[in-house]
Amino acid sequence: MLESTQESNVAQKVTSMDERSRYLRKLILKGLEGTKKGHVGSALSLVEIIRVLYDDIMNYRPQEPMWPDRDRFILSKGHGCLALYAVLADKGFIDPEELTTYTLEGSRLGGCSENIVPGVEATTGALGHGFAVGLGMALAARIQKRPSRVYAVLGDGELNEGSIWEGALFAAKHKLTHLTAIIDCNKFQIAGSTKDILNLEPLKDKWVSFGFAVQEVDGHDVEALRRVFKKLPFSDEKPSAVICHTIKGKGFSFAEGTHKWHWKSGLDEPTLSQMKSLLENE
Ligand SMILES: Cc1ncc(C[n+]2csc(CCOP(=O)(O)OP(=O)(O)O)c2C)c(N)n1
Repeated sequence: MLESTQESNVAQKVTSMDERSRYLRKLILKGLEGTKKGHVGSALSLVEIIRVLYDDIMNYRPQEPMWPDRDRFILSKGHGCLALYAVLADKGFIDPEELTTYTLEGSRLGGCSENIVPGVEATTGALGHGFAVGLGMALAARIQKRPSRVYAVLGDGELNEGSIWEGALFAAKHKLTHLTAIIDCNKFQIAGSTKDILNLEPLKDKWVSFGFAVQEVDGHDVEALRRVFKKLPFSDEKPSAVICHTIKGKGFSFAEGTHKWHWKSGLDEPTLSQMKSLLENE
């Protein structure tokens, strides 16, 4: 199985998850059907975080994507957008069939998300920038006296960007309590482990020292994510941060805990249908 991606020597199974998480991963695979390549591992670590935000936490209107009082979701690690596209398709912002156009010429669904797509709030992909856009939105909501909250998802590798820490200082100074930084802490980035490339530990202490109220959670435990997100904001004085401990490539054992599936190409039809049937059968 999966000979075409040279993963046949690795145990092949789907790691534990419920029906909804499997379904959203099937939509991610649908996004790979046309182009056969993409940021697979980066999207798979995000699924439960985005799922819980859109299912249980955020206020938004798929039929009125620009509703002024909506909450804002910012995918600062914009390359993980296959997971966002999957949820936007599931919620009716876009047609699920459009997923198959991901990164094809003329498609709205680029390899990093752009705000030409209904439901995508900010064009991201240059790491370290999306968070700042979210800060601006949070400040604007306060000035305009709107109830909108801002949820910005950052990659742990993205935290190597200095602009994130400049943004964190800004958020704390302005007491942006309706802003939450959500860290998809999958421990890997494009070329290796975050620990080896530019170590962030002690990560929680860093966010605390930058003036955030911080909680940590298993980023694949749907119940735990719900519990933590429902407690937001964690403070009346400080912005919040949730460090979500996730697994890069979560769902497929051969893609988990490695940077090798950060970006994957050559995903031919047999490989994709094998991955799909793993989701259906296990
Ligand atoms: C400013 C900038 N530098 C470099 C890149 C290239 N790049 C794309 S993804 C990535 C790694 C990101 O790692 P992380 O934030 O941990 O994301 P994940 O592991 O979830 O994919 C890099 C360096 C980029 N997109 N933007």
